[in-house]
Amino acid sequence: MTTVSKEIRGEIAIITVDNPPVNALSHSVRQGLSDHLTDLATNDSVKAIVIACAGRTFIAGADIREFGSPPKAPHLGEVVDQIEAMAKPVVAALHGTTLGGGLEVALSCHYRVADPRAKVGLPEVKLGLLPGAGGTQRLPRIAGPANALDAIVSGRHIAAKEALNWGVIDTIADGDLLDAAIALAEEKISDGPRRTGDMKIDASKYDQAFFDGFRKQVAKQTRGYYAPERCIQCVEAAVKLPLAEGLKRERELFMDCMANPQSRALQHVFFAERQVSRIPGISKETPRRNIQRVGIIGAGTMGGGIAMNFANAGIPVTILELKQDALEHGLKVVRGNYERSMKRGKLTQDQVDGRMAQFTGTLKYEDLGDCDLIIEAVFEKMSIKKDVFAKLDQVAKEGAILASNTSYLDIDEIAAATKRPGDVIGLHFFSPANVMRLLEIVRAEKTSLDVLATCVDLAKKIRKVGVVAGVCHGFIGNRMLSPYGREASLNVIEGCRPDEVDAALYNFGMPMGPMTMSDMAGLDIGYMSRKERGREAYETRAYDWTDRVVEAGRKGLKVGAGIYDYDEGSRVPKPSAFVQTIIEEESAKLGIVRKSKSADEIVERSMMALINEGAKILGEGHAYRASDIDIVYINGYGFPPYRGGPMYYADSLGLKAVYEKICAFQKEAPRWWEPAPLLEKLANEGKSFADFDRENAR
Ligand code: 3H9
Repeated sequence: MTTVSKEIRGEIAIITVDNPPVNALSHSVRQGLSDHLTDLATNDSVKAIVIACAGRTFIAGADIREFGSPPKAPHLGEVVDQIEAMAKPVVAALHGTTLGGGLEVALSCHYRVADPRAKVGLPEVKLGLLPGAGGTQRLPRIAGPANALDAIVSGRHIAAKEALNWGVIDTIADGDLLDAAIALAEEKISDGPRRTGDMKIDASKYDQAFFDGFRKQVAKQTRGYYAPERCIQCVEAAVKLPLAEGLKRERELFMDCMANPQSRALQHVFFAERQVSRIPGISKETPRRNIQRVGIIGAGTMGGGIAMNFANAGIPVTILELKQDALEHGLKVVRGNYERSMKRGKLTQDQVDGRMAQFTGTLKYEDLGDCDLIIEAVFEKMSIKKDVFAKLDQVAKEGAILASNTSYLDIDEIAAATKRPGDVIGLHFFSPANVMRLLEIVRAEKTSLDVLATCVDLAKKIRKVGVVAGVCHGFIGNRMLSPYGREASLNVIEGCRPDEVDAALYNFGMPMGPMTMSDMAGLDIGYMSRKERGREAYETRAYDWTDRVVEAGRKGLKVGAGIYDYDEGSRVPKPSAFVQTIIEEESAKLGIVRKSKSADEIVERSMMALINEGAKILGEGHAYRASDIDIVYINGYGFPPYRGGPMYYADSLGLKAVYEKICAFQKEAPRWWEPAPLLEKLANEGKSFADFDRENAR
């Protein structure tokens, strides 16, 4: 298949890249571009060239699937240099998303015209890389070092209008893009090429303090990541060095990033995220239900947050509460959230009003009768959920999807409260539901395939990563959280201070440690659940000390005291002497000789617990793939993406080593550390979770 074609219209040659789905710069594209340019360089009847793309987008970057294989000439850097060196003007016609290597191609063209909806960006940092074909040298020259740093270190997509202000785009097409590109090419024949690489930066304005200031500004969001610092060093090189030397420095740092394990991990995450919506038995032909109105039961924090997702996607919502003041309060909170976004410049007043106009409040179940999907977000108790579903069974129209936002409860049992279990599904949102990207889609035993397919599509529509899970206690995420929390608590009772446990996991890359997280979530929630389940159901050694903390009235951040102390109005945890005394008393009661542990030991225990539970979930078929579990943990629990998720992390340690470690832990606590059968099997066969995913590819 020819991926790059050429057409000549009068004095203008049009080179078109056609490499679906996103016109990535595979070897054939690089070769095609280079061959046509070589031809056109000596074709005297052609006076200017347009580079355009077929399909949904201009080039969206290097072909990520080629990373890891031996590079094949012509390399992208060579193609880009060839474009820039052309003696006749080259115009890029941008539509869709011009990203990474695609923008590097565009920046090496002499002029750029874009469709008004086009976006550009250098998102390499999200793959643990930096723009490696001149992007870090050319963008600062054309857009200025400050804009370049912003774009390269964040990797964000930049709208055509902003790119125009930066000088990255010369003009926005008013009408047909190709016609505009040809017109610009004709106009520039007399001017000749204008090379980005020749542009000068006034280095005096960008001293060490400028770059150090930027480093400080991004320190929080780049914590633990390898590539951002290298991106900054490249822009420093662009300011200080001539183009050729800057490109050399960029190449070295690009190779440096490529060799770092973070880049492999982040590429895994990229593909894993695209894999989650592939569901066995579901294809394009599977029927879907039409969701035009959504009902939400409960206008509390969760219900309101869930409702916002649909309103944001333009889907009207009917929100039900039992009492008028609770309903009014819930809607007020939603409006407050939107208004905060407006203050931050993310929404206009019209948009806030438009979104609020999607909401209808009600106190009557009957008003949910015209909803195509109804999600309950009521108190987490089986008897209450069953009651709600029995009522829904009476009022919901035929064909409506009935969903529970339960975090732990058995959806099969909930579904049995209705006469239409095929319509029942779990939609587990994470708090705050309007912000967190993860949605666990819980497939119950009788959930019909079209209901599942509809919810998988809907997740995308409301901009969530929807991962399908099976019914088990806590589904994927919360089921794994349970042993993770247990080991953190055991580390405390065995000799660590809570802040030592937190520091170890924070430094591993988690957004916060498990003790801080428990205080934030409220210690009383776990306490009540333990009391309900009875002592047999959990590891009492781990929790007797936390139970005492709760019984002392310290329920967590919401009351200003939990595992930690908090100064009035502050969210900053401070070690508590009172709690430390409780911990030491409980250790003594259990006859434990307290011993300190290294950060590595603390992390190891927590990670092994996550991995073993993940392997059980996978082996029992409650997740389709190990990589789905990674996506759950990254998007729902803040697992550092640069470690690829817990299952990828296990592969990086080697499953044999992981299995042996878990067996060693089992000797100390047989009941809690039984190795997952799948882990044992893969370890014995010398395989990885990635092998499992490949062999079970669906
Ligand atoms: C780079 O350029 C390095 C250079 O600086 C230096 C080199 C020396 N390659 O996301 P979607 C596939 S690094 C291969 O579902 P959307 C994707 O896997 C690169 N495949 O669609 C999926 O396949 P499948 C810098 C790619 O409309 C299909 O295309 N560029 C690539 O929601 C559709 O993708 C980036 O990081 C690729 N580069 O979003 C851009 N990109 O159907 C990465 C996509 O089999 N890409 N695929 O699952 C994106 O951000 C989004 O895909 C995009 C479209 C916004 C383009």
